[in-house]
Amino acid sequence: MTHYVKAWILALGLILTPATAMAQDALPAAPGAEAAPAEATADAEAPAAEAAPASGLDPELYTPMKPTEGVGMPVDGGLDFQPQVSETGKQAKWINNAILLPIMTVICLFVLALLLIVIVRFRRGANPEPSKTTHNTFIEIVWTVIPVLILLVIAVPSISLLAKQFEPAPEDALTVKVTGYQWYWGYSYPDNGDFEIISNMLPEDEANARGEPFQLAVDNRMVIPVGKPVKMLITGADVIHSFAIPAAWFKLDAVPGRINEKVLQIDEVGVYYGQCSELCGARHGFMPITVEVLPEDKFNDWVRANGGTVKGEEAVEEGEAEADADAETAADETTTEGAPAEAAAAVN
Ligand SMILES: [Cu+2]
Repeated sequence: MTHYVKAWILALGLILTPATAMAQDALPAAPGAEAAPAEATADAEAPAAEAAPASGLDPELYTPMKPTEGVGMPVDGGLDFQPQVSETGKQAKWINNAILLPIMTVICLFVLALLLIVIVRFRRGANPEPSKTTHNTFIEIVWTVIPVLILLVIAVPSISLLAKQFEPAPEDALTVKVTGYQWYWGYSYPDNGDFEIISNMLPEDEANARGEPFQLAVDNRMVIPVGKPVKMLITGADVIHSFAIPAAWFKLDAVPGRINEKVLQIDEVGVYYGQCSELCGARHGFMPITVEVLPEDKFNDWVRANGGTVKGEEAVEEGEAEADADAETAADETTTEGAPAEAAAAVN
């Protein structure tokens, strides 16, 4: 009897599934409307500034770079990984294409061949008296040792790649703090005056106008210098998100209450797209990531355009300030109490 009840409940559930799916579909509209005011005002301003790329930054210092078709973005009918622009990405893609895929192909064909032989040669019609063999030491050693060797061949490059991906950043690495919000990204630059970039998805018409892929393009990009290790500190403000750039073989969860760290180094100038890769709510699919990689001087210009300070220049000023503080302490012994505080302020 309970069987019938369960069956009916299950059937009812299945019938209602499309309805719940519809309800989920309807959801994005509501939070979208909530988030819209900021976007809408941006839209309203955009047409006026259409001739110049609407980055909102001083065009003398920074204009958003055009992406290269097929680079840093998915392509229609694509089967392989995206072209890799980081060292770890190149190694990872090589492991996949030169080691894993051939091994998998050979193993699959070998097992298929064994199955076919068994099906044909040892079927009941062709082999009415089945063998009673239960042990064969030689074969057992072979089918243990060969898989162990295969796993070793895979493990060596794989573990070295894993270790390389999580090597700590060098002392002088640029730090970028990435925060996942429901449903957009924030990038702050603590080494450059701690300004924060808020990055929202571009509406379709604007993405098209800028020649960028819709649902991957954003209004304000994360910008980093080319060929330099960037210490990425990644966290979530509300729920778990995940920061991912497929072309750089980079993905790390953004978890509220903790900071995950990983080095991002991209060796080619360009624009690379990614998406939030952890289901984070109704507009999870609408919080793309755009990373623009620039030569260092252009990157510095971008920092200035955002009102930030350039790392090297700041250090020079700091050095001067410290020297001043030292001079003061030397000149006036009575201010020794005040001087350390001043020096500390200068460092800060
Ligand atoms: Cu997310």
